[in-house]
Amino acid sequence: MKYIFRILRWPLGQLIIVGDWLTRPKAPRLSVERKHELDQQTEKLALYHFKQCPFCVITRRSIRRLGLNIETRDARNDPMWNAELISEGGKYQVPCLRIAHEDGRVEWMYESASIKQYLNQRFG
Ligand SMILES: N[C@@H](CCC(=O)N[C@@H](CS)C(=O)NCC(=O)O)C(=O)O
Repeated sequence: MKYIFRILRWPLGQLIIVGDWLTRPKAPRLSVERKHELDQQTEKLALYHFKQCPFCVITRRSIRRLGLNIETRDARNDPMWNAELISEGGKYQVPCLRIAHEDGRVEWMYESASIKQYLNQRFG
């Protein structure tokens, strides 16, 4: 069973990426001022993700729907982001949103539902 899942993982992942691309939500039209304001706020955020992870797709779609520009860090293929997620975030699970607060505190938010709720509350 484990081997079947491993074999199917890649084509399923590709299907997820293509499906997402074909149905991705429209980014909202924002004024230059609003875009600039949002860019300043989202500079402090970074999303650790895998390209083919369905929970990451959900999170990236929320980001797009809100018209946000959040840096994405591939925690599967980039050893630097992988190591940082585990050592600073505490576990190897994506999606994870790194939030650098004004007071210097860094928060690592796991769980796609929590990230989505946080983004909607803050930027929606
Ligand atoms: N309940 C979590 C599930 C996240 C999850 O299962 N992520 C998988 C990737 S799809 C993961 O991080 N797996 C770690 C691994 O592959 O070792 C959420 O909604 O964010």
